Amino acid sequence: MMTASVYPMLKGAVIGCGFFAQNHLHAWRDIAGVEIVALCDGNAERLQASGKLFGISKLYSDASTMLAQEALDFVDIATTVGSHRTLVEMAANAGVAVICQKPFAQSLADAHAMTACCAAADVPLMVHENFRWQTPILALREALEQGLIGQPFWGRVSFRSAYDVYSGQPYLATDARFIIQDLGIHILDIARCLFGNVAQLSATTRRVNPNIVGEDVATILSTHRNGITSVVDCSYATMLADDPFPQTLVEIDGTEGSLRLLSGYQLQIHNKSGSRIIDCQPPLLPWAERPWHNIQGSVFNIQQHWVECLQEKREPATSGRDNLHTLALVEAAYQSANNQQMTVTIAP
Ligand code: NAD
Ligand code: 89V
Repeated sequence: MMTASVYPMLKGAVIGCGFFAQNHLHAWRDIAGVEIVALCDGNAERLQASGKLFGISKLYSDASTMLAQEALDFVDIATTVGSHRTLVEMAANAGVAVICQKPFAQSLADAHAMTACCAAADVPLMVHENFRWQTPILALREALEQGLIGQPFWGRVSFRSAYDVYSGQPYLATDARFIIQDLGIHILDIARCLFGNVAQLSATTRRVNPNIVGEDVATILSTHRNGITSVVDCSYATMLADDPFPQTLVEIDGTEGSLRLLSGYQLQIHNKSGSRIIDCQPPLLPWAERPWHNIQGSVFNIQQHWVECLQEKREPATSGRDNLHTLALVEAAYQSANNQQMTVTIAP
């Protein structure tokens, strides 16, 4: 027998109806307790197409008009980074809770201002940092929490591919900052989620693809506050026999064993009890398509988490406050790479 939810239906709006917002919209449609009642995009064609596909009739070209006319519990900002500060502060000043896509802000100073604005308005804020919500990353975290390899002391979080990301996201080829700001930000967040906050780091970058503006290869060496050493390495210039895009591969060494997240979503656990492989295939949601299904599943997971947090008045795992730590690593990595790999100390 179905039981009615004790929580009132949450009413949300999505701002930005581009490439990635389609995943947000599919996930919202499948999550109980929430309804997307309005959409906003300055691009009329995209706005109309998303409204039609998802059966949403309240369509706005301007976010301030939408906020004035709709009674919303939250907005989900899925625009590119240049508009984030304006839109986050606009929603906060209207007293509406905010989800904001990554990269949260163009600078750490902006990010601090945005979190302060939401705190002053007393509105919840979550950065849509979804990679740590991927099925295999959740499994890794559980294995660590269960103490299956004792105390971790070293880790590598790696994303190497030659997948053409530029056709879906053309701005990635023209932005001055590319792989650390766009992808490394996810991989650094996974490293934080697995190994804790970072005390210091150093980084190298290079551009291999001559047809793009920013860097497409980055290697970041971090010392975490608890003494764990990690390497985060990302590349969109790595041609492999079996391109694992968009899988993040992970190696963790601990005092009593090791974990290896291998290609094909296979998690190898080795300790004194022996070796075993756990299949961590993400679900193939009805609207998802390979090879993106792992990311699409994580979109569903993080958005469901947001609904639970709003209902239970909890701070989301990737709150604005939390994400300041990830953004600080992005800034530090560029600072190091631009200054002969200098070691950068991260403020607590
Ligand atoms: P996009 O350019 O395809 O879509 C952005 C849309 O926002 C456009 O349709 C644009 O017209 C609209 N827009 C911009 N400013 C606006 C404003 N002020 N008001 C209303 N609409 C506005 O971009 P995208 O590729 O979908 O990326 C969006 C964000 O999602 C980026 O920050 C990107 O980094 C992020 N992203 C995240 C993931 C992930 O896995 N988390 C994957 C891809 C993209
Ligand atoms: O997160 C992103 O914006 C994407 C992708 C997942 C492909 O890295 O660029």
